Amino acid sequence: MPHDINEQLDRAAAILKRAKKVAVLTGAGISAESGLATFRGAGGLWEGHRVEEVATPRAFARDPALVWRFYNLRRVNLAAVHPNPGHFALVELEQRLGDGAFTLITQNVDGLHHAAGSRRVLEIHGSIRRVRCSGCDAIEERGIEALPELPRCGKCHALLRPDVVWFEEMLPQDIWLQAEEAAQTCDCLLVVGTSAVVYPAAGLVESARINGAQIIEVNLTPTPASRGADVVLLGQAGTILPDLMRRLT
Ligand code: BJW
Repeated sequence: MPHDINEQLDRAAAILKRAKKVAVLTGAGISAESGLATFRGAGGLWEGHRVEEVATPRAFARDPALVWRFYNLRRVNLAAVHPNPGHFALVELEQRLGDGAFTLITQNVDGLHHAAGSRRVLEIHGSIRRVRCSGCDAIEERGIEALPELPRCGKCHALLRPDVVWFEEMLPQDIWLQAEEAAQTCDCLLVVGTSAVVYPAAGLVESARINGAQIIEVNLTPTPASRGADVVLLGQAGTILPDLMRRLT
């Protein structure tokens, strides 16, 4: 089927205009135009690393210094990174809909939605700007300050770890329950810049769909989420999302 982007954008705008409650699910693709690497594919973050080496609890137990080098580099890089027009378009969408009608569920740990000004943000995979004690579970906001290679908890002296969700770990339950609720009760789920292969996040798309939501996807390429989507907008989030917002006025 030919992909007439203007026609698809109009269809997506019509869906969004009708929706009383909107949820958004974002992934690494929305931050790509801010200069952050995505995870999968050529040039992705996992390239040069095996996932099991840096993003599992076992990896941290085996070689915490390697894991911290990987995360410290990403933390330091954030100093030069700013939200892009895709992030700002979602701030505009939240402002249009108002409190109680908008939830932004993000798999990203970069904090760029908050930096852009989004308010109702659920960070289901945690935040690279926080650390968590592997001993006493205390969580601390550390921004993007440089941390020692093996940072330790000021209270119990156990190793600190990034407060992110690694493979085989449970998502933070309170945040996850809110994300599920938002997906199950929205009229429209906007899925932006995610390969939709990592669960349980990817399952939110199906969950929204079977509860009657219309699905709009924005991505450079089709994903497993495209099959059940009502509209697939192929292109850069930083261009597509502002264009979509202009069509809502
Ligand atoms: C653009 C763009 C532009 C680019 N504009 N678009 C077998 C089957 C099913 C499930 C499992 C299974 N085996 C294991 C599991 C469970 C596992 C899982 O899902 N694995 C699959 C990969 C197979 N999940 C888990 O383990 C989760 N926990 C869990 O299930 O607990 C229960 C359990 C307990 C015990 C044992 C087993 C299960 C936890 C998942 C945690 C994911 N963590 C990470 C790392 C976070 C920290 C960090 O940042 O380092 O989260 S992995 C990584 O992937 C990160 C991301 O949030 C996540 C999703 O990636 P995302 O955002 O989609 O990025 P990409 O790179 O994949 O895609 C980017 C997209 O953008 C692409 O599509 C581009 O085209 C697009 N794009 N530029 C628009 N400008």
